[in-house]
Order: sequence, then C-alpha cells, then structure tokens
Amino acid sequence: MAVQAKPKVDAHRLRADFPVFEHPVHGKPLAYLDSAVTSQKPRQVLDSMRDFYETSYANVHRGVYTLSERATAGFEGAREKVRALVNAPEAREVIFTRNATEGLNLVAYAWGLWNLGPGDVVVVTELEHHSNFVPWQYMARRTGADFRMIRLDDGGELDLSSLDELAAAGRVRVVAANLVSNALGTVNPIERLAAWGHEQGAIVVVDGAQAAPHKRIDVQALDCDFLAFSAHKLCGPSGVGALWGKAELLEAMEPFNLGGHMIRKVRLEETTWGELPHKFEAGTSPIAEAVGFGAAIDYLEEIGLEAIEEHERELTVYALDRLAEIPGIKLYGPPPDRRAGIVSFNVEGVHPHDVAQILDLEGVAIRAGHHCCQPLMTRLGVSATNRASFYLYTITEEIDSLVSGLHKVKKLFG
Ligand code: 7TS
Repeated sequence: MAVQAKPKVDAHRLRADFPVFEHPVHGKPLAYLDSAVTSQKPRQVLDSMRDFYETSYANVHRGVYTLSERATAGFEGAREKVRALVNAPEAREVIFTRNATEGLNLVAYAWGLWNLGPGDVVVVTELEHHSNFVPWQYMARRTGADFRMIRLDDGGELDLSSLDELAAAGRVRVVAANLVSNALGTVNPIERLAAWGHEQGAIVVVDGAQAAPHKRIDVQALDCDFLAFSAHKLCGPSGVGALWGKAELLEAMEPFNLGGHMIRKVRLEETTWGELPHKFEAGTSPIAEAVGFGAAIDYLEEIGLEAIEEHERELTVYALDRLAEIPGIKLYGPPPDRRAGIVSFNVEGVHPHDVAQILDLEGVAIRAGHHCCQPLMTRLGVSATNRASFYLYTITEEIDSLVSGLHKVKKLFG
C-alpha cells in the first residue's frame, strides 16, 4: 500500500488569497512578519461577510421573519464551527466574545469574583500575556487571594519544579496559562498543568490566543475548564472571539455583562438569567463577524491545522538558522520542536524600535516592544525585543528580506 504524503502548505499559492500582498510598502513587496499580533484576511473570509451583509443580515434570535432566521442560522452555524475546531462537547458551551481578552475577563469576573477569597491561591505563569495576568492579579487583590506565578527556566520554558511550593502556599483555585506564548513561541505543557491544577481543586483557564490559529486544539484531551481565543489571529475579522467553558461551570456561574438577550425574566424584585450560551452574550452580538469567524475556520480546516503547524515549524528552523548567521543577534526562546512560529531576538546595541523602523523601510513588518508581557521582559532583563512571527502565508523570501534588512541595521549602527 502506498504511503500517503502528509498534506503540505503551499504558501506561495495561498498568498494569492490575501489581497494585502498585492500592495507594496515603500516600493518593496510586503514581508508581513507580525501575524502573532493579528493575521491578514483571505478573500474567502471577506467575501463571506460581504455576502452575509448583502443577503442574510438581520439581528439574531429576535425576529420571526425569514431574514432574521437566516441570520440566526449563519450565526449559530459559526458557533458550531468553533465547537468543532476545539472539539468541545457542546455548542452551547461556546460563548462569542469580543476577543480573547474579554473571554479571560469573563472567567475572572464571573467565576473568580464569586469563588475566590483569603487562603486561596491564583497561579499564572511568568510567560503570560497581560490578558491572562492582569485580570487574575486584579481579582486576587479584590478577593484577598494570593497571586503567584510559575517561573521560567533560562531556556524560556516553565519551571514545573516549583509546583509543590505553590501547592504549599494555600488552596490553589485557579491555574491560568497560555498554550503558546506570544512572546517566545514556547508551547506549554497544558495537560500536565491541568492534571496538577485539578488535583489541587483548581479551575484551569487556558489562553489559546496563539495556539488556536496555529495548531490543532482538543479541549477534551487538554482537560482544561476554559479556553479563550480571538478570530482576528486566525484569518477572521477583528471584534469577535470565543470562550469555551465546561457546561457545568458556565451554568453555575453568575453572568458577566448584563442587559438585553441574557435574561429569562425581568421584574422589579428580581431578574433571572437565560440559558447557555445566551446568559453570557448580552446585547447585540458581533453577527457578521461571527460569520466571518466561521468562514476563517473553514479556510483553516481546508488547509489543515497539522499542515499549518508543520509549515511554521519549517519556517522557524529556517529563521533561527539564518538569524544565527548574523553576528550580535541574541535569540530568545526554546528549540523549534517546542515552539510555534514565533522568533524573538535583539540586535546588540540597537533599540528594538529602531530595528523595526529601519526594517519597515524595506517593507518588512515586525513587532518591537514588550509584547504585553512585561513580567517576561523583566525575567529576560530587557525592556523590549524584536519579534518575527509566521503564518500559513509566510514564505522564506520574507525571512530573507528580514535577514538582509538586519544586515542594513548592523551597517547603519555599526
Ligand atoms: N493572549 C495571547 C497569548 C496573545 O498573544 C494575545 C494578543 C492576547 C491574549 C490578547 O488577544 P486579544 O485579541 O484579546 O487582543 N497578542 C498580542 C501580541 O502578541 N502582541 O500584541 C497583542
């Protein structure tokens, strides 16, 4: 029997789906190496939203008329696509949010505020994006709980040897961690953290913002309790994200935003809450955005998340090799087999913002800054890094442009 070849990403072909690459920057072809902050959009997603607005747009769950029914079908169809993407047991466990940040705040407010108190310990990691750090720090302060973090080792990976010490500090009630770090690309051992967290009696909250676009996620295999991510990082529109949570937890939780759509009955004496997912979707939803989110998931699934992950791994190996050729470049983060398509580095003696500005003149877009990870920057002993990040449309020629741009930086500052 013939061995079936693994599907591969043909990034040169896929680029034709993305109109943005038709427009040069400073007269140069665009090398977009900032997909970790947000991804570009393919025609398939843009067309789906235009088509929805032109043929099926109305508010959802409200009207009895045909157009509203069509809009509701599109919106709920998107919810089912999100469910399937992360292998959630039920679509009602998927809450549409504005973004990953809102999903994480929802858990912090609707679970944390009501369940935490003195003697409890909230555990995050030194690698967290502020979105999964600040809400928990704030909620710990408000409730009198202790706030701790799992430290990093020198290789940029979580040091799990400190878990016993954390467990000894009190009742661990929350373990909040990202699956993939946006600053270093580190892939974190969520299954292990989830098992440990559950042994402590904690809820396990996973920030999937950098994982969902780039690798297959299975919330049942991870055995986490919540997973939050954004559509805009996975070829979908901005303004919509998803929070998945276990039904029994979501059902027991108080609401987060209050107002229209999330209620069952409103009386002067008392208001009662609607069923899942409506209890957490107050107000008019990001309707067309959710439809675009669904179209983005279709787009990713057609390419295959496994193929996307492999493509990014190849790009990361290539980028790390090419960057290592340049003297005076400091690279951060773990080896390619334990990281996603993200490469953080600094050019000795040159501020990251200067590096990014000079690269921009070459048409190369990278991020310079703390990447919303100031605790990590403190650990690395820097105020900022440069970061190149890849996606399904990234080609090695863009990494070549980055490398030749960095040689120019070195010459200018040499
Ligand atoms: N978590 C991680 C790991 C992220 O990378 C980001 C955004 C967020 C949460 C927040 O996502 P949002 O859609 O709610 O904003 N990442 C970045 C970044 O890497 N640089 O700026 C934002």
